Amino acid sequence: MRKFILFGIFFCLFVSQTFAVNYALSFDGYDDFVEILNNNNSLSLTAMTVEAWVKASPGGSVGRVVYKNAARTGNSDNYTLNVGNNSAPYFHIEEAVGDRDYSVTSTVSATSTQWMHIAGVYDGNQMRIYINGMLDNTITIGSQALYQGAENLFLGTDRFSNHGGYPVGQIPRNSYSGLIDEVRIWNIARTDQQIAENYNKTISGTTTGLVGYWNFDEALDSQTVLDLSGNNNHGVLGLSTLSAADDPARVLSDITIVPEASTWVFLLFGLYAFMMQKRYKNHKF
Ligand SMILES: [Ca+2]
Ligand SMILES: [Ca+2]
Ligand SMILES: [Ca+2]
Ligand SMILES: [Ca+2]
Repeated sequence: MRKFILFGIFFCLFVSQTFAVNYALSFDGYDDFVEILNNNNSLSLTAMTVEAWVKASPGGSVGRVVYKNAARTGNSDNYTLNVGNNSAPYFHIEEAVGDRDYSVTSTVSATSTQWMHIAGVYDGNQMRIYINGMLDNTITIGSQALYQGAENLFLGTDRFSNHGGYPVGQIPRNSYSGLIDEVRIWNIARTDQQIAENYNKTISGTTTGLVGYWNFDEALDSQTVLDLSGNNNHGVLGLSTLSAADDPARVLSDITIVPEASTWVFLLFGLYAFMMQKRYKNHKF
């Protein structure tokens, strides 16, 4: 009987890990966005890694995948991850004393037909951009004091800034068009090896340096996105938790992502328990 209960536990784990529904968010490039709480200012960063999977529709302007401003007005950007107007992803940060912008741009373009993983890193000296886990471009800018502040984080928009000369809160021209999944923000510069090894795996929310992690795998009709990092940086679709035109749509995701190593141990153990149960199914425990 004990074996049977044990089998049941691991089989449930096996099933839940294997068949959990994977969703992404789909942004219309017009007014869809997500606002994410900057709880305890944990998303205001001096060094960072910003990652996301994107499937970007071609657009005529910059699409904000991840946008962190220091304050609700102005364009005092801390960091932004973008798909540019030539569909080239770029990572951007902004220095606070002289209001100087720094960007590192990918040599390849995002497309609407294929998922792409983008990671932007600033380590206090270099900015780097990675495509599908591989280093794509680097610039050296030295040590810069970046804009810091309590403003929330946004996905899909910079509408609560004055970029493009738009009044705060109006629909700007920098809305992202396409799909986003598996957004991760770190308060450390992840290494080449760490990015290569983890970009296509799920990751434990307690991994060192992880300050925000959203996989959008909540219920299909959920108005919230949960932060899996333990920092309570949860988000809301659109302006409110009401269902409205500014909500990105939750859609099935087909990104190629596999459970990280520790999860595989659970899965294999579950499979083992399943096979043992089959073998002994005619025996009484
Ligand atoms: Ca500025
Ligand atoms: Ca997902
Ligand atoms: Ca809403
Ligand atoms: Ca819309």
